[in-house]
Amino acid sequence: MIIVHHLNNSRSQRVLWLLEELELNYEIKHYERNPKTMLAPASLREVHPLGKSPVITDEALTLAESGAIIEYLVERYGKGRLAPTPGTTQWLRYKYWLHYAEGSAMPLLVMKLIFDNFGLGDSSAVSEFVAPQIKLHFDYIESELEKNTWFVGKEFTAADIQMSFPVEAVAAQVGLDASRPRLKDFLDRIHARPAYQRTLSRGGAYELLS
Ligand SMILES: N[C@@H](CCC(=O)N[C@@H](CS)C(=O)NCC(=O)O)C(=O)O
Repeated sequence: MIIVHHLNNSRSQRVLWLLEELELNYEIKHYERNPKTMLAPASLREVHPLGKSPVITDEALTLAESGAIIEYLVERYGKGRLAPTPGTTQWLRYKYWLHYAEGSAMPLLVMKLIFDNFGLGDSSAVSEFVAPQIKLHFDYIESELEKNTWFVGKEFTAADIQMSFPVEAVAAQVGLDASRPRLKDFLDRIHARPAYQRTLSRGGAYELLS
């Protein structure tokens, strides 16, 4: 049985959503963030030494990192769903977005969150580096969504699930103004998906913190 170690308001939301899209059986073990520090409880370190969410267990396997978990679930249980055919150009785009979400987009948003939360939101580090980089990246993402319905192409894939977190995070932290119609539309379309709605009723409310 797949068990998702789910921290509230976190990246593990994407794993629950993927499992709902694939209509797989799974269990959720809930963990609550410390309301002051926002850190995960120490009990999550009993599952994986870093104590970060998401982590899944599947029989003897324990796997962390949302991108690795998504690839594992799609390859092991997807039966060809939610991913392009391996070896194709579309598949390379799929891999690209799966890595880009946590490798390039999220570090900038985490930097902003940390600077803001430590009262350094007005620092030159933010105005001269973090904010312009966030603009550069989300201008790019906006332009990519002008070319395609979904991140990879015409079909919804697990890369859209992986990319949903940076898009939700930028909406919460920076806001989506009139220059971001495609990002807004992307969020509206994913929120309307029945599997996304089922994730909310099973996993609990989901609110990214700004
Ligand atoms: N790159 C990792 C990031 C994991 C991560 O930082 N998760 C956050 C939740 S969104 C977390 O566990 N925070 C609580 C903590 O650090 O104690 C992934 O994609 O899985």
